[in-house]
Amino acid sequence: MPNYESLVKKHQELIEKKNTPVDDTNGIYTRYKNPVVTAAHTPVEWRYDLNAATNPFGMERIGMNAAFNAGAMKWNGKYILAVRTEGVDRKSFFAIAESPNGVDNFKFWEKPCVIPQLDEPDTNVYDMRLIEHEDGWIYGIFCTERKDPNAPKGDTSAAVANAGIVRTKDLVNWERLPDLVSNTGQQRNVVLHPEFVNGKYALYTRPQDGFIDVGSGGGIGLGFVDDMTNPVVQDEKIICGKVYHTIYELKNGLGPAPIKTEKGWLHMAHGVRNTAAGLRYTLYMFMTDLNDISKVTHIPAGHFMGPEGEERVGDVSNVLFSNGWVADEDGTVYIYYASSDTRMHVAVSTVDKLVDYVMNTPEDTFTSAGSVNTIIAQVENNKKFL
Ligand code: M1P
Repeated sequence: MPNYESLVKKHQELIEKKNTPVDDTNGIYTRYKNPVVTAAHTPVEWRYDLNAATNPFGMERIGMNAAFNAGAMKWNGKYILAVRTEGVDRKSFFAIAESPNGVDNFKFWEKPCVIPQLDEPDTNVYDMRLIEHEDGWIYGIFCTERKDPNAPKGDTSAAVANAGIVRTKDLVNWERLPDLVSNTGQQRNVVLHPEFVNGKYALYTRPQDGFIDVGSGGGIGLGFVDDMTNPVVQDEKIICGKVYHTIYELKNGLGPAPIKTEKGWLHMAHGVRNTAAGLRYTLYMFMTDLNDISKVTHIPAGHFMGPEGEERVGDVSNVLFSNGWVADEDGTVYIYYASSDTRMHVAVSTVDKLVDYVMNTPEDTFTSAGSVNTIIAQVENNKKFL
């Protein structure tokens, strides 16, 4: 039978390992040394049958493969992650992990979240955004994936993606609402804006023609819904589209719900570009107008954060993805991001630094000559300080 005490000791040591900031900062954010949540953080009781009669060799019976793409919020003084936990059976599910300080000691709650099913069950669910809406509910918007009913016979991988919606008051009991209805095709990376806009719910979308390829669709969209119990998206428009030869040339998608600041709404998104080695996912930021959330006012050139070191390698390598952050009362921002579809990390910044980054970083000129001019302008301006 498993040596429960030694498994728990090892697990405890991992969870309680102190995390420390990495020295090397770019002035915008500070990475932390250790991943904050990994598959090994999942409770021993999820993985091991502790009965010697049914598990005489002490085997792990239910393997966990990855813990990534977590939604985040501060709740009852704790830093909460709704982690996309993936078993070795390839199925993802949501599980809440909480930390007292946001950078280490993330501990999973006793059991994974039970998401009620609709008439057509989800085959796989992932990438939940947690949004505390001003209507008083906490919403969880996630991707629900099902087999494509129109797939040719023998094609066992074609799938359809849509936004699934749940809401809760306690992160334990989840009410399932109907899936999003939009007439622009499949959807992934759908996020609810935390405030009403002209009395309506506002949703950031990411329409796509296929499951992987966004095709003629793509871009970060914005649409409106009258009633979340009948979530039909109206007036969907792209507010931040794909652009040739940028870090979001192939596709992009919003990350967490935006943070409200005095200067505008701060957004984090992921952009996807093509390389000879496959797709590269990086994080980028932009700001929208406080009074017109469809208007992008600032968008720095290039990525805000790209995969580095061990972040570069995992189940889907060369990927950073973020769908959760927490803006604390004192202005500290905890950016939760996953690397290579495998593990969760944190980087820490502040609202003031992120606003400065977004408003004062040079914008893209879309050409090499333009980039050179931007550098030369900075060199010239710097001369009086040398
Ligand atoms: O594998 C990288 C990411 O791919 C998808 O994101 P997107 O729809 O923007 O391409 C998602 O499956 C995401 O979970 C995953 O991290």
